[in-house]
Amino acid sequence: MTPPEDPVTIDAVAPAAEGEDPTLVRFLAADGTFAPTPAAERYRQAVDGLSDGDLATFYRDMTVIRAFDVQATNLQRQGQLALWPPSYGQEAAQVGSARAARPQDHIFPSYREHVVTKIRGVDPIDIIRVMRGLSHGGWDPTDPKNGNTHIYTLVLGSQTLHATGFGMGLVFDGRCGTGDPARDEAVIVYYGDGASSQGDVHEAMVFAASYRTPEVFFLQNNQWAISVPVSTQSRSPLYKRGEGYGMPSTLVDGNDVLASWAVTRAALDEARAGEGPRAIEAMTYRLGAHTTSDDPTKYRTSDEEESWRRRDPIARMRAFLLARGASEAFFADVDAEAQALADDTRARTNALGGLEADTMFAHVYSEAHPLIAEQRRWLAEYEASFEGGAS
Ligand SMILES: Cc1ncc(C[n+]2csc(CCOP(=O)(O)OP(=O)(O)O)c2C)c(N)n1
Ligand SMILES: [Mg+2]
Repeated sequence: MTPPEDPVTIDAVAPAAEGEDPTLVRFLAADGTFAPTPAAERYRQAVDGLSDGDLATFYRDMTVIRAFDVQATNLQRQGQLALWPPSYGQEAAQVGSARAARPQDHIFPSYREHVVTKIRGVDPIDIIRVMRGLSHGGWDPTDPKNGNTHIYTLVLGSQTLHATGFGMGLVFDGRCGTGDPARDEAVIVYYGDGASSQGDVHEAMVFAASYRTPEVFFLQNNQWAISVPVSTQSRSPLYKRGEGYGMPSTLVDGNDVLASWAVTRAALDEARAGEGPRAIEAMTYRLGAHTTSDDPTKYRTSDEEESWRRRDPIARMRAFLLARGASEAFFADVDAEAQALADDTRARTNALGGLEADTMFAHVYSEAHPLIAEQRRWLAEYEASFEGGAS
């Protein structure tokens, strides 16, 4: 896609302190100091109610998944995976929102929400199996151990339709808005700034608003849709699109895990209570490549990357915890857990084995097809040509 001659620059793309949207919710400044914005006051009580254990869990979640993400990226580089979409830099948006959901809620991820799925109980090796080409889904969303987590989708925005349809089902079945917070259910769907331009997302929002689905549209604005900057895609901040459909919409600093948690917690509570769908735009940054097939140095500057590195979500939370008196032993323990997950991921990936190439033909059509049969035959002959010592 060629950017227009004169793309409009949106303040929200790279929020500087002075040009910042006044509705932005943030508790932790980039250096980890507790400095709530005016818009954060509404959530202040909830954040004050977080225990030391909750805060430690947020930090642990973020740190452990980063180690997993780096290991998976390395495994792809070493030929063990076909592809890897890194979540590096987006940990606070994901951990805050996932920890805000209740066990009975339903999660519809895109393809980068590694820590969201882990928090819900999905075994990270199930994502590895997808990215190694061994699995056409990854996990069973109906298996109780997976915490109502639906499978990844690579078809941009399609999961918003699935989520809205699911939310409509919850409305029809009377599974939300009964007034019992322990039983009422909600849906949270994750999508990106690029996906927000997809027709599916807009259709999902129309139906969600019309049927008052118990749903939270959680947009991670990581500033890029592969090589297309968000400024090319939208002339106005993305959270305002939700408002256009009649949904209360909130802009949050997605690199602040406390803000992400508080905003999502409130939105899910309202949705569950029958007040209709909500939209959240979490302002964050993809510090890694789009996927391991992408080279971001071709389209963005190191200055830009550096400016977001200074807003790293994990460093921010670490500084906050240190100032609250967290011990070195705590950080060492988290680091050890992160290393253990990385090691375990490598060991289990190496033990996965390969895929019989022949299986790729099994999922193209539901019935036999002559073209597929022909290609299957060709592959068998080709592979046979290597047998018996051919070089
Ligand atoms: C319907 C559809 N169109 C195009 C693509 C190709 N594609 C894959 S990822 C991507 C960019 C997505 O950007 P964004 O929604 O911001 O999510 P991010 O990758 O930044 O998390 C595109 C265009 C696709 N997978 N599906
Ligand atoms: Mg994006």
